[in-house]
Amino acid sequence: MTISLWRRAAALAATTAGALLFTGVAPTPAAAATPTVLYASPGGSGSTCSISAPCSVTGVQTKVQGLVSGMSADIDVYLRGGAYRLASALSLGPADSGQNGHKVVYAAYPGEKPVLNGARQITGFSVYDSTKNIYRAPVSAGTQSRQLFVNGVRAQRARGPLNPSGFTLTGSAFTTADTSYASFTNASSVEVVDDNAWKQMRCPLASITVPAGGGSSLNLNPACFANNNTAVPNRGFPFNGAGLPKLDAITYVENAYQLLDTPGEFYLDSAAGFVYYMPRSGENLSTADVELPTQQTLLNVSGTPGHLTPVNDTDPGITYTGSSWGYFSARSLGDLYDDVHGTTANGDSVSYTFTGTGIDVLAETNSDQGGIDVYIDGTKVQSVSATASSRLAQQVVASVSGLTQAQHTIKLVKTSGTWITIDGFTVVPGAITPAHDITFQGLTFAYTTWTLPSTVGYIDNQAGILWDAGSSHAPLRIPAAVQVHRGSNISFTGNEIAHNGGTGIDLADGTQNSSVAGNWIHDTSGGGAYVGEVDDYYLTDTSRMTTGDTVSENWISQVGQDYSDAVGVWAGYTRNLTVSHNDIGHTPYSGMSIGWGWGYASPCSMQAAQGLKTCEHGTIYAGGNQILDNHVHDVMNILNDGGPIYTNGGQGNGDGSTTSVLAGNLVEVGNHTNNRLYQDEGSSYWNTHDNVTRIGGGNWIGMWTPTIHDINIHDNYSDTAAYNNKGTNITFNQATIVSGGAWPSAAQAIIDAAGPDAAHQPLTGRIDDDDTAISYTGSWTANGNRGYGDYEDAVHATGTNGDTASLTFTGTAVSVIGEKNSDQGQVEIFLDGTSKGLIDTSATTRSAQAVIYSTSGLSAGSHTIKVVKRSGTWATLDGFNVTGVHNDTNSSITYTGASWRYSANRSFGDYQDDVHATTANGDSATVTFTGTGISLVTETNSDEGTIAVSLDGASQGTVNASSASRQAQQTVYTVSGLPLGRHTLTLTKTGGSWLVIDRFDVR
Ligand SMILES: [Ca+2]
Ligand SMILES: [Ca+2]
Ligand SMILES: [Ca+2]
Repeated sequence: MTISLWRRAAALAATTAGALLFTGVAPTPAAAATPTVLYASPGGSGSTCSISAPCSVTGVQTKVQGLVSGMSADIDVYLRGGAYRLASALSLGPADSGQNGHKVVYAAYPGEKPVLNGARQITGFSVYDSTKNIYRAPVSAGTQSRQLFVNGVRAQRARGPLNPSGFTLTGSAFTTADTSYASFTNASSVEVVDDNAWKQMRCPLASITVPAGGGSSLNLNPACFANNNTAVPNRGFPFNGAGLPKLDAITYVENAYQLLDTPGEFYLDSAAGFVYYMPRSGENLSTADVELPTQQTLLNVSGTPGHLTPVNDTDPGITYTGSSWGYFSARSLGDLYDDVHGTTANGDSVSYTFTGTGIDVLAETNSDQGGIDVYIDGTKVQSVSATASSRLAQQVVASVSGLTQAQHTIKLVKTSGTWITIDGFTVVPGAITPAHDITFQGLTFAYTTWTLPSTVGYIDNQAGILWDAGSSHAPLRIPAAVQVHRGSNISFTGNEIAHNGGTGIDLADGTQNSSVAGNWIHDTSGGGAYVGEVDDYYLTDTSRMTTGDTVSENWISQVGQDYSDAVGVWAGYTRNLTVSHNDIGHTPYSGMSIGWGWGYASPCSMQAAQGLKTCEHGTIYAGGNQILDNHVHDVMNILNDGGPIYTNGGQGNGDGSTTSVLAGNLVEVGNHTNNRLYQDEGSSYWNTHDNVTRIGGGNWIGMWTPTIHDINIHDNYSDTAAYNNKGTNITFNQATIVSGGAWPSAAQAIIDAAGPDAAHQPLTGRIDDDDTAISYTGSWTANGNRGYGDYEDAVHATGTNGDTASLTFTGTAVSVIGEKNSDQGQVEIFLDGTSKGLIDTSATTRSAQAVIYSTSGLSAGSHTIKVVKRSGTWATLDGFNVTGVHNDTNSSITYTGASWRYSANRSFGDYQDDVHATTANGDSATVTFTGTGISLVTETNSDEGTIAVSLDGASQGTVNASSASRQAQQTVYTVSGLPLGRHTLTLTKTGGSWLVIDRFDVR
């Protein structure tokens, strides 16, 4: 991971390249203000926040608050390793912000792993039911949680079978002849879950009863059922469009002790105060780290004011004066709450008293709307016009800002035209004061829960955006472990955000110029990275818009683990958002969902052409967004009607000044995808070009209806010619259709560039079958969510003899990982062009992640392995294991400290004839790798000494690179047998004159 703080040192070191034998002059630091450095630790209680007396995490916050006003350099806060078990979210606001052009940086101490942890660690498990192998541990009675993690692996709430048969929905009850449900305990904790089309809907039960004819009746919580089925709180455009899949079937029943029948399942009996768990093979509950999350949010960075919601024209605080006012509801013209007040009499007025610094007036504009004088506290401040060539709903016809924060009265007086039509007011209660200039890097945010669905269910609108179950029916966002509201210049780099019961990270409420870059976001119940809002579409005040944010170079996977409609990257109304070079994979619904508002911004002629009986038409501020060079793969594993990249609603305002770009993306392995590039209802003003789509169902691009308009589609590449273009003013150029994997060089360049760049890729020993380094020829398909134990739960497969999969790697060993089964046949392996013979992959029973072929002892250099299907029904590739050799120059290696220098052409036998080296104790090198082991292979010599080793933040002791004489490419440190996954190794110089880094070998 690239860590900018650490890079300060690396940048200085880069100036000393080529110092043969390291006799050169030590690097001279550039003139730069020296940051103030503070320390926190999990057990810290000091007040100086020094390294010897670190503060608690809240103590360091207090210290920072005392320093920010006098900042003349950054404040660097190092969090030492360990679990920071939070009783409440760490909350930072304007008072915690960097000042005078400097930042406050919260960073992991090099080589350590600070974890902001929202869980209680559960101990004291004992066998509860030995015949079922169910264990039980006590928790405080009343503890609420919906998640449990064992050794960092998500447990599954006890769940019944998928798509159970025999249920009939009558009223709000599912009845079945199966009598077993009637014996369930804690019926009101049981939930019925329906994954239907693009939505997940779940309701808790009110009760379980025995119907007159016997069996069981699962009686849903009536309010939840109404929200999901009979009275869906659809506020209409611009919130959601037509089509409302209902909770009308059972995908699974969840959360009863009686459903606890599969290893890895748990059940929390909150009232009784016990958690029950059925361990997986190899888990020892007397030593396992069992984490029961209780916190919803770990970090909350919030400016003021908070979320702004308009008051409707029906608010009792609004006074309408004059004889001609009327109230008009259910106009179906896109009004806020579908109603307005209007008058035809000049001189009629409307007044509203509010407390704040500003106010927006929402009104209709149209050809019959006229002039309005605006008074604040009795003084006329503006004359505005609501006249327009055609009708637009919810327009900001007047906006007043910069008032002293106090009670004010706005009065609007009709002066001309036929009508004024008042729809609502948005009060700005205080000055826009963001939390700003704060950076978080190298931290781990883990273990959260979100308990609201336990009481009201989960009422999805789309893509993890819900309706509030209360009477407001306001849009509701799944809360995030890392939450930003009204931030500015807030940066997240190199963090891990994982094991969350909600979304990973959320930039909400007008957050601007902030960045989520180079993070690893995975294993979330909700979404990955979310940006923007869905109910601020009407804004004209740029200071309140979500603008200028960046989501790039992130690895995002296994989102939506509970709420299957959630996506990897989501954007609501955003302007100038960049989403680039992300790897998004293994998602239940779309990989990415960009934009909101369906056809609200599309002209009435297009809405009519779509068949809409009314025209609900307003404006939305989204535009200038850049969706570039992402690798989106293995999506739509559970739900339907979505795609790898999905867009919704309008971009740009139609005058050509703001156009969004969807380019350079590789989308593949679509599973249930119907459109790989899915430009849904209302999508407009996109420039969609130079994308590659391959493998998976559906159209390569889909635009199904006339409200989709003004999209320029050109220079794309696809393995299918199928597309759907029923949009308006679409410049459609068919993609270059490529068969058999023979991608032309321009397409291959897109494939190679998609996803995180080299500096943001872990060194790897395991290359999954979705990796863009693998070239497939022929008619390979791919599928996720097979549930067979595949690596990343997905494989590529082909049924055609002669099809090939090739990987070129730099390393010393390689294995082919596939499947063995009765329908698998022979594959032929070629290494560097030489056949290694036929390998039989047939077996009587299925075995996942099987080693099909393995070789080692290769020269440390570039090799190519090729798998060719020769016989049988299928050949299946799950990935490759390699022992990769990575030079010291690899851009993903982070060198920390001021003394590092680079030296090439020493002629001492170094790998690639170069090394990095440092003379300063405390300088370190950090590598993140994916695999099961790593070795440092480097020089030893009499002037080299001890090296402290840290693996995944835990000390591994010290190794010594000292030897009687110089020897190149010696294995100084090696570790094997780690769990297959992502790991971080840090080597810190502690002795001798030099620490020399030549290469890392990763397995
Ligand atoms: Ca209204
Ligand atoms: Ca795989
Ligand atoms: Ca080297």
